[in-house]
Amino acid sequence: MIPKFITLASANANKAREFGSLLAGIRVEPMPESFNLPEETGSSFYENARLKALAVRNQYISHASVLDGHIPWVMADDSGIEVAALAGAPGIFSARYAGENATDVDNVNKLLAELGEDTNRQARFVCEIVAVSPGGEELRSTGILEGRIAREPHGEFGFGYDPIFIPEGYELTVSELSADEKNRISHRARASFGLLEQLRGGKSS
Ligand code: ITT
Repeated sequence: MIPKFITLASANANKAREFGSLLAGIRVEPMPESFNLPEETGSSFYENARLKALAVRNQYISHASVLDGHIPWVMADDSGIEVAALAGAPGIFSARYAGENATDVDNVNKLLAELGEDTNRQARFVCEIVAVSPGGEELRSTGILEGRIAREPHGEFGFGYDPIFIPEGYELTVSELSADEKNRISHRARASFGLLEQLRGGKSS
């Protein structure tokens, strides 16, 4: 049985909406505004997702008296892009590859510059989701979208590294695909489907 609600360890309402549409049948709500997220000090996507999920769960536990002892399911995600010829960079530093206040365009330009004319363009988007049940059981789901880095940006849609990422089996960048198409194949979609499968297969409360 799958839970009716999951709290997403993120203040980002758009992200909650996106996971809400991927996790069919589950209402995904952003964490309460008064909650805080920890520093992402982990050395992998999985560690960072777990840090966020457990930090938010712990805030529910310490507010349990106010919340009638109710601890909801909590999930967190962390994602980014790994480029083979750059030894997996930018990886967990994807959002700030070109610096703390880097824009998507800055990050894309830095990646293209670092890769230069390298003929090995292999790359992948990775998403790790960690979900923690009310009783403290942890689930982990990994979603990967394999592909390659284009020579230059193409397309208008999406965000981040989408304009330079061509998924395996495609000749277009993710920015040239419709949102529906991206949502069928993305690393976040794959990690979400994996989580749903685990929830369906296991018990929930
Ligand atoms: P939080 O506030 O929840 O931490 P974020 O913007 O840091 O969200 P993620 O951790 O999901 O987002 O992703 C980190 C970076 O990886 C993101 O800023 C992009 O540069 C890149 N990225 C992740 N998913 C992507 C996608 O679907 N398309 C393009 N770039 C993506």
